[in-house]
Amino acid sequence: MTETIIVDRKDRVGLITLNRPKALNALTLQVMHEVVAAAQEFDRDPGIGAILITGSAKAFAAGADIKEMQPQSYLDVYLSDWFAGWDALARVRKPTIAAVAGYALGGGCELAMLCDILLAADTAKFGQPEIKLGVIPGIGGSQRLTRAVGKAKAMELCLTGRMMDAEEAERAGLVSRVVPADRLLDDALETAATIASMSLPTAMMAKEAVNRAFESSLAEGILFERRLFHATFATADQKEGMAAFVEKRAPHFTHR
Ligand code: CO8
Repeated sequence: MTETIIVDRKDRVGLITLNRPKALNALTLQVMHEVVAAAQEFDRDPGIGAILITGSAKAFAAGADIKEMQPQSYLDVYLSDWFAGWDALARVRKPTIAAVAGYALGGGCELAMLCDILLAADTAKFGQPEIKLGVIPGIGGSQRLTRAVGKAKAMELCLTGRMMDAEEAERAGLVSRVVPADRLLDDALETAATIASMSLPTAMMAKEAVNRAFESSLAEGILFERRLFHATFATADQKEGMAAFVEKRAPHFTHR
């Protein structure tokens, strides 16, 4: 039983909805534990092919919970490795999508960036305003935002705390697509369902290959990609996908 999130499934899509409306979905440790546990359970579930994380119309998440952090000492956060638990979300092997409407600030922006694809409603606002509280991003924001939008914009956002709207976020490369707010969930579910309809092992390999681009030299990454490409030939789904093309029919993937 979860208290801070709603967990649902739509066919092969696992849906996690942040649900602390009174606090604009601020991320407490409990939220972290519940989101990570739900995502890991979907990751283990052979009936799930993609995981979608979303919030409310007003806020995806307005950051780490400031009221929970306020009384913590240096030793409290250091010894408990405060927020390190979020790293487990980046280790989920199935494709993850963040569908963002409203505020995605601080830890909220970082949670969205932990996902593989970021879809935004035209109401979305992104920012790393930690500096206004006398802290800096702590769930990877300074690293992932910089890789997504480049140094100049990441520096400006982290140093001034200003928000960027959905259009700017798309231009800057943070967001894959902006959709009208009333279409966000449907579009995100459709995207997730499309991914979940592909061969699961192949989708996982595609995710691994793209992620490798952030962790290796170009030559290493290309070799990694080629070896995974070769590995797809060991799957039944590669045989089925190519046969279906040649036979001019839709493929029927068995995720094997
Ligand atoms: N934490 C806790 N409560 C919050 C948060 C938050 N991040 N954001 C909003 N709330 C609460 C408000 O306190 C308010 O509660 P109450 O009704 O009890 O007063 C309720 O949500 C509604 O918020 P507002 O009344 O402020 O709503 P507005 O529409 O006026 O404003 C804003 C919306 C602009 C989003 C505003 O709420 C705001 O600025 N929020 C804080 C944004 C922020 O600074 N986020 C960054 C947090 S720090 C962070 O994420 C660091 C991560 C790394 C930490 C690593 C540690 C090791």
